[in-house]
Amino acid sequence: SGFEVFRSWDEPGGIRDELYQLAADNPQLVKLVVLGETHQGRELIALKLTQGAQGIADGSRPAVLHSSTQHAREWISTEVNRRLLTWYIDQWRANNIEVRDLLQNNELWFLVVANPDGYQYTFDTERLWRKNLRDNDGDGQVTRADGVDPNRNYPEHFGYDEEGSSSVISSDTYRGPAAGSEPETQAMMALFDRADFSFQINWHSFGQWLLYAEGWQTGTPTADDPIYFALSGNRDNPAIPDFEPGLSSDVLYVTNGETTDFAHAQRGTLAWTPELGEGIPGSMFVFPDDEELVQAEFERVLPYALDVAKSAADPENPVSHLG
Ligand code: 0X9
Ligand code: ZN
Repeated sequence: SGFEVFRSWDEPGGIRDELYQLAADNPQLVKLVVLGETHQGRELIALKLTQGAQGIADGSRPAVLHSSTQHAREWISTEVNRRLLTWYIDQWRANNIEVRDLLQNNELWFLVVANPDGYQYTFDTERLWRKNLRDNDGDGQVTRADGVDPNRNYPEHFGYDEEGSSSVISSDTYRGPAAGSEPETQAMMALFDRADFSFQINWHSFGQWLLYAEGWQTGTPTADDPIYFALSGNRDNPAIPDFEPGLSSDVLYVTNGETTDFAHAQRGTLAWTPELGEGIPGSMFVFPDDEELVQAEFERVLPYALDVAKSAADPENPVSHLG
């Protein structure tokens, strides 16, 4: 792909190939599931990590879902989630006692590229593309009129207002023709049918926020807030250093038809949208192609991600490295 760190979906040795390789190399730990196919025919692939992955039914252990790359251009979310996946596999192989214990008692699911069509398009054609590649106007080519925002298409307050999503096909927050119309949405929902997730971490960029659901309107406290608070930390002591924790709609803006709102409202899954950093101020969605900066971003979120995994079995008593 011409990049030092980032890799596309399609290229030989790209993310798709790597997911298959990780599953083939670690049959005791990893199970690969093809959840569906995109508009352009790419596979929507999830990996389940748990001890004895092949022989034990999906959803039989406490589960966490790690999703990323709903938005095509947010490459740092792909890379941080991919590093988290390979970190768990490497630590398991190295007999890290803590990780062995976690993976014997929990299922960690990874949907690293939730929008592979859009992701590939950012390598091939337009670096700042956000949406999927639905052919909205049916002209047989991808233009600015096309694409659905994968994070506005869920059947939870779908199209509730015009502020939180758009009915205009060329808008970057176009919600799509109907709730759940998109293959990417259907794939994620199919994942929620496989396991009863305690938590979801839906990695995005950018802004250094640790946002939690529900964000379809401002000021929506829930009975789950104590758990959100314990695992997110606060402004003075956030679970991810230099990230501001808070309700997504209060800290950022309202959305509707959003993934984490669906997770929380319909599946009882406590769900975050961490908005990762820029690497260098001003990079915005174009995180620098720099190994040290990417690895630092991964290491910054790791303690938070571990807290979430360790809390999956008993969410009412969350485990936090913040003490
Ligand atoms: O707009 C989004 O989908 C997310 N931000 S991004 O810049 N990555 O596109 C934020 C979703 C968080 N939810 C709410 N703010 N309600
Ligand atoms: Zn995003």
